[in-house]
Amino acid sequence: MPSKKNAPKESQLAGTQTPDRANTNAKLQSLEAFRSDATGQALRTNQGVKVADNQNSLKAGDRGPSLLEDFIMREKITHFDHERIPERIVHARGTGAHGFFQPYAAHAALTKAGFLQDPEKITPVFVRFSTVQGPRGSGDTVRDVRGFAVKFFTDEGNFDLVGNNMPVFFIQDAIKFPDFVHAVKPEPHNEMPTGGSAHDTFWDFVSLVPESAHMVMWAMSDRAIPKSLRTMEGFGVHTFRLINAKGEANFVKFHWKPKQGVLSLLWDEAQKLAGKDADFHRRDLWEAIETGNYPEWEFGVQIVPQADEHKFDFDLLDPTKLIPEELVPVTPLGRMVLNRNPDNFFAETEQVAFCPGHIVPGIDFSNDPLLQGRLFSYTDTQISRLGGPNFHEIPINRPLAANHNGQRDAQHRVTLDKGRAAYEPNSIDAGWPKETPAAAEDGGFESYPERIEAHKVRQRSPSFADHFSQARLFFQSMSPTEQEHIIAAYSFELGKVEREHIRAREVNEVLANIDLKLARRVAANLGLPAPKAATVKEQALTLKASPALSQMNLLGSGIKGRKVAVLVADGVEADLLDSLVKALQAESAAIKLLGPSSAPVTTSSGQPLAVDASMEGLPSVAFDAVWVAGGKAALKALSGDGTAVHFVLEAYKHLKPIGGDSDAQGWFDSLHLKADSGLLSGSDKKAYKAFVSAIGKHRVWKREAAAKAVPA
Ligand code: HDE
Repeated sequence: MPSKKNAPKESQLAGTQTPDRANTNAKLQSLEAFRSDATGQALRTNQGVKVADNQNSLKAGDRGPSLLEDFIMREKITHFDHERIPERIVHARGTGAHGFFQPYAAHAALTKAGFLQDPEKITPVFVRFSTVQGPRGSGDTVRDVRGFAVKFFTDEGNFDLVGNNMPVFFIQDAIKFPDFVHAVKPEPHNEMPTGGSAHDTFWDFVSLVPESAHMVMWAMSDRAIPKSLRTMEGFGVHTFRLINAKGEANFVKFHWKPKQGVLSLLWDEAQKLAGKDADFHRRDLWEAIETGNYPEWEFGVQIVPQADEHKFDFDLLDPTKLIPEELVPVTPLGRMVLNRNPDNFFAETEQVAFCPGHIVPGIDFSNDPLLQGRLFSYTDTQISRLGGPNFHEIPINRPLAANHNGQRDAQHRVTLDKGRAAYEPNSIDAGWPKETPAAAEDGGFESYPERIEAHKVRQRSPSFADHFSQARLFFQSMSPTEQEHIIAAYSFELGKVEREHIRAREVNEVLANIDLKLARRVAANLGLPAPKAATVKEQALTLKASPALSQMNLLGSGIKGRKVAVLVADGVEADLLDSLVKALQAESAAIKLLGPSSAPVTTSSGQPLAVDASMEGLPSVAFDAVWVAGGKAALKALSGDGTAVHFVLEAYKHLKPIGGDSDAQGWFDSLHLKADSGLLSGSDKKAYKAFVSAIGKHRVWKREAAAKAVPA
């Protein structure tokens, strides 16, 4: 982040996606004194002493013992010994990016938050996406919830929206969080499984805690295996408040909607990717930003007037419930674009410290008991993770707004505080720093003065008691394909559970109360007796289905940033290839030329053609679509190459659009690929257009039955 003294001017940040974006980023970074660029610099110690020999330690003779006196070696090794810090207890595996937020209009009627007032105003952001269960080195594509944490560096202080890619959560009260996390983390005796929930302790806990039913349903859906971090929705989960300058408040739920569509992997792809490229998601985000395919999300809110708090068939304070968008549509407020990769993973992505308690005037909490607990947890966790209470001084966490106060000292204090009075009120430093009344212009933070009259109790509100109807709403809102994926996911996960009584409890006491068809199908796959009836009386909901929940309705438009593999071999016809590449580039697709090896291939006219990778190096699971480049000799080579055959068959099995120049059709026929809307050949504009349109539809769902016959 820019240091506050050198806060960037809006003009330096604006204009993203314009050709001079790179210059803008360079300018912004040059303002940040803490970014260290060693280009042209001498190697020195941490004390600034130039180093003459970085190859040999100081010894008593070239064959003698090392000398303790070698302060250069000792400094270097001591620093190295302490390079790792404790990883996050949850959300350890993550990746981050810089970007900006820009409101569409002034939203003064809704909130006084400064960053939402002026469509010209650009607010820098840093976003960290994460998985929840696995350690820092775990795979990216495991079945898990994804963290979606955004730090807005507003002029009024930092606002952290620490959300997930699912709109609900597993538990209703923060006191259950350690239990839930202990259950989902790898089992304590053998530390398995890494990065997954398919094990006994997880299913033991969730089958005993029915409030988890709705969120487990999301976790068993395709949302838990996103295709890319760019193709995920984000949710603030809890109900918050927005407050305007008159002190009027509304309840809100925060949403991020990706311009790239909401797309997922298939389970087979996700599992293969976890081995073939464990960094698949972080690489995808990194490359998209490096190549100028900046991902963009629309930021919006569902607004509920305070007077309507009790008008729903669930409690707004219950984090296991969502507000269906058909009941309260999302009002768009602005857009977020991610356009700059970090310079240093540790300094930025690892050390960034989010906290739901970081809010600014105009935003406030609700009494959601999960949110209330989170307000305590995050600061506490940063103290042990980042080594003390001064984590806000780490460059990535520094607010752009000034932060003078009487807090002093402690480990890792960087600020050199001037002045004698580290207390308030004071007369020694003329009373500075002073409070700002909330009513003043740019006033201080003031909590919404909610009236509370209550007994001090340890109780769950009866309005939190219905655990199954929204899980049912979710299941019944899915397309048949998505429902099949959910059934398969429950069957897979429970199939890994060793204790039969846990499997049976999940089927009979949870799934049967959600949907009997679901319960019976899973029971059959597990070899359990089919449950006869629900055990809990069904609560009728206003809505029978919420189409906004189905990813089939959230495909996005266009193919910007979608990855297309173009298979080439010796004899490829360069002209044909050129027109295909141009057609895809016009749609901003991300194209990679893949050859039998990483060596250049020779075109039909004898010219060398460099490839981006070999088909083995970048397998079909890493792509959205495949094109087979024409040329008789090239096709002959490809059809005789086992890796190429596997590449095409696997893409077919994963329901991806497959196209090729006219010559390729013969090869497709010989592989017994059945004609469908995503299997195309031709070397003209019409064929390219059909290919682009098939990629836009993401997968050829109708192919699922035919694809089953193709070997895995
Ligand atoms: Fe978190 N969570 N959480 N969480 N959470 C952490 O804070 C916690 C919850 C979320 O990229 C920790 O800095 C409690 C819901 C994200 O750095 C910790 C409860 C949601 C991230 C913590 C919850 C989240 C975290 C671990 C129940 C979605 C990663 C490291 C009361 C709305 C942020 C850290 C990043 C991280 C506590 C539940 C999202 C331990 C006690 C609900 C995205 O403080």
